[in-house]
Amino acid sequence: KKISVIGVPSDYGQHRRGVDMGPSAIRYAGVIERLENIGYEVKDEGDILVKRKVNAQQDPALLNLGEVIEVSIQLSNKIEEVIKDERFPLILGGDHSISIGTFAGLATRYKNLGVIWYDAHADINTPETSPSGNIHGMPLAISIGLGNERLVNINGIAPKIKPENIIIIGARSVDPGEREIIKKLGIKVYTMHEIDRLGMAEVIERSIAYLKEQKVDGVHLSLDLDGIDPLYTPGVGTPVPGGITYRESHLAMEMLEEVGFITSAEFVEVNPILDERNKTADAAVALMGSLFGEKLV
Ligand code: DIR
Ligand code: MN
Ligand code: MN
Ligand code: MN
Repeated sequence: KKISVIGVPSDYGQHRRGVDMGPSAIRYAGVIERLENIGYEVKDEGDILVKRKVNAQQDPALLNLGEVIEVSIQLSNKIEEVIKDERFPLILGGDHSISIGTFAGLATRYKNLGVIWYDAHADINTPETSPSGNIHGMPLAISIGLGNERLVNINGIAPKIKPENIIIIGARSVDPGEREIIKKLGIKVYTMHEIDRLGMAEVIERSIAYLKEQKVDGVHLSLDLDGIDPLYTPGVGTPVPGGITYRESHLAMEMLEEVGFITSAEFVEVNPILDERNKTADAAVALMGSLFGEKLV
């Protein structure tokens, strides 16, 4: 398998500066070498060009909308190119708003894509339900066609994902409007309660079985480092205590690798300014090792 690593140094989806340095921190943590050592042919595609902001006018319900659109279009085009080349897209964030571009690019190939959303949050707000106006809290809503029209229609394909093909794992901070959307559409969520109760192995087994039943034609893993407990990944903008452990996360990656159906992945919200000695980027790269089949013996 061939992997293309794409950096997206954008912090426009939220208000904590520094997450734009995530791709650098993850590269510094050795992502390219780590994957090469497993035996992959790895191409570093470099970073998407993210322009520094010029305008001051803001819609408080959709902060930095123009910038997010620009980044999304570029990322979408890059991903389209990478998958045409039969390479595995591995995207390094940047905040979670970059998923808007990721979904747009993936939609050019996958018509029934499954999504595993590993996150403390549900990221399924619309401008109406969002308490913050931060677009990183909206990408799942946009993927299913809810929210700002310009974001929903990037690439001309909308909606990009079916609600029944989404599984959220690790949720422990969900806004009231998000809860309503989740209930109304019947989106599958494994909160920390289910992870504690069933154990991560069972959660992943059920997730795999569920997506197979949906007959998905690919599965995208979107891993927000804040899904993991801030004890292990402190370098994130919106840490929530009581999260998934480091070991559980490795187990999840290993089990996903065993069935071999992940077709694209992104690791987001690594913020080196808030981190401790690059601990969060190191964790991200270690998890990528497990996701791509690193073996000790
Ligand atoms: C909150 C926080 N639900 C919002 N979202 C975050 O602003 O929409 N997502 N932090 O990762
Ligand atoms: Mn997120
Ligand atoms: Mn999150
Ligand atoms: Mn292990």
